[in-house]
Amino acid sequence: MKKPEMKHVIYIGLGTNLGDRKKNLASARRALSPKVLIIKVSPIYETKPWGYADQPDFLNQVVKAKTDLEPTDLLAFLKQCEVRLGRTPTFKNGPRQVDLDLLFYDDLIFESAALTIPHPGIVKRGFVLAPMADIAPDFIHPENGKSIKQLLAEVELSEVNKISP
Ligand code: PH2
Ligand code: MG
Ligand code: MG
Repeated sequence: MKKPEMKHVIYIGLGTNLGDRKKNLASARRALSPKVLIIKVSPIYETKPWGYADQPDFLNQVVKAKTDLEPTDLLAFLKQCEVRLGRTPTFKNGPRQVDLDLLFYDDLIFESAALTIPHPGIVKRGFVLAPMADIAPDFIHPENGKSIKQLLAEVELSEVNKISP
């Protein structure tokens, strides 16, 4: 019998600015499987650090995926992947080997002490909106009713450059 489809559609933002950044993105995508099955991969963008300037440039990418994990379990799984991929603690907005941020989970709006969905940074960050607009321009942000394409038009993009198709 065919395996049933996974239940939830999610978007994850990938970021890295230490070590071999392209390799880190590839390792991160591999580490997600099989609990998180990627169905679309955005181009890679090279982006100036946001929030704390004195650190190397980032590579950023967004993936669309399916999962059966509930939000809290998914967050724990993403944190576990980050550690497995060599992330060590730094500081808020500081440099990192791999950052895996849960951006959207279906059209869920959820808040707990540990987790906010949608990710609160999305609307301000070109380095998330640009890659996401390449794979899901018409996705509607459940809190403000705007499409990713619309949100992208509202942010500064001078330091967000596509480097791969
Ligand atoms: N992540 C941050 C802080 N600043 N800047 C860029 N360009 N890309 C990121 O992924 C990023 C950042 C915190 O997670
Ligand atoms: Mg982040
Ligand atoms: Mg993070």
